Amino acid sequence: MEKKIFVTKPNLPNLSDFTACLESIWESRNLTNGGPYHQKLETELCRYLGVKYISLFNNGTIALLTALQALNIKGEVITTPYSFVATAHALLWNGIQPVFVDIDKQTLNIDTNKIQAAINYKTTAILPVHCYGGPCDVEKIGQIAKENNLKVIYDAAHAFGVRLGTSSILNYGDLSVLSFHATKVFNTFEGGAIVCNDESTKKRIDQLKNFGFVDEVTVVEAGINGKMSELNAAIGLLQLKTVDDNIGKRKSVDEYYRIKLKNIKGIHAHYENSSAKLNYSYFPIFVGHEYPLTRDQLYEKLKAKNFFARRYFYPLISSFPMYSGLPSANKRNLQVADGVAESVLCLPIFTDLTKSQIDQIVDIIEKV
Ligand code: T4K
Repeated sequence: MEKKIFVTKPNLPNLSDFTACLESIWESRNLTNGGPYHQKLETELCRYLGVKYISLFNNGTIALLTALQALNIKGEVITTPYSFVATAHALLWNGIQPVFVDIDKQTLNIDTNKIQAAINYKTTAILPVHCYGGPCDVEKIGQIAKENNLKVIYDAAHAFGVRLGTSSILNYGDLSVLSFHATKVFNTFEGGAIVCNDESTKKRIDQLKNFGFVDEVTVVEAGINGKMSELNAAIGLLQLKTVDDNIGKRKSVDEYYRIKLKNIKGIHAHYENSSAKLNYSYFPIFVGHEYPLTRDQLYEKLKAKNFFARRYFYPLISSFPMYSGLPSANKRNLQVADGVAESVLCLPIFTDLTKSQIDQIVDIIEKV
């Protein structure tokens, strides 16, 4: 049986380097609650990402929940239906109603021309997603938010290391939320973070992720347990050493796919934002009508040959039962997102995906 190739393959540090960290953790018995690895990873990430403050979390979803709490978001929040379901779930768990706005057909991020019409007196914030790590139109979103007195929290789960010009994409909006899940470009097995711009917000976030404690005996609000353990933080520190190399290799995979797929009728690669430094976290293609198979037939065909592509993000979040009854979930309102979700297929992309494996994948796509 041939080896299975999945949509991604997590990067791992040298086991011996991690064993050395384990030995020091065993020695110190400092397992969690802001230990030395946690502190060091926050400092190193601020430096690497080019951001002012970062609070580590046990995963991106809890970080999203906490970000909404930190800014006291209520009522309605404008967001995209074309994302992983955690984006909208974070709103629902906070008793907030998501309002879905269609996406732009090129960037696949929220269509900024459609945001204004979705704002009403209940709207308190915008929760856009930098889908596949491609930056949202952050200037326009900032302007709309300012004019309407709204907060902006970016779901930047895919956007580790992404830069617009010289600035990190994470510096836009009020807060940005990262995921360090195993499937991400930078992983701590499970993990996440909130990026913010000022010390008092960081303090509030750190309080919220630690049950609302301000000192040993004082709890000032209903916080949660969002803390990252020392094991995860130690992994993160080791991963940081190779993340540039990882992104560079992914870039080569991306380039090779683009060359190989260029002339296949009905197959389109995602556009490349040339003004951004990307992280190549996903390689989505879109299966058009001119292609002889449907997207799902192609997905099955690849699977039969042991290549496990994924339909990120199908179905749309708005079509799940907890959202489908919302007025904004109406398909007529989300035609671009609907079309994209029906045609997308994320092909395998990871550091050591070989040219020969890409050749095999493209061969399966080409020979129909
Ligand atoms: N916002 C956005 C926009 C997100 O994309 C996500 C997460 C979040 C928020 C929430 O962040 P977290 O709370 O997760 O930190 C995966 C991930 O579980 C999820 O983190 C990610 N987005 C989403 C896009 O994808 P699944 O259910 O597709 O993952 P799974 O387990 O099927 O993994 C995909 C493939 O990766 C597997 O077929 C094999 C490979 N794999 C996976 C894991 C977990 C490995 O080789 N090793 C592994 O340990 O959701």
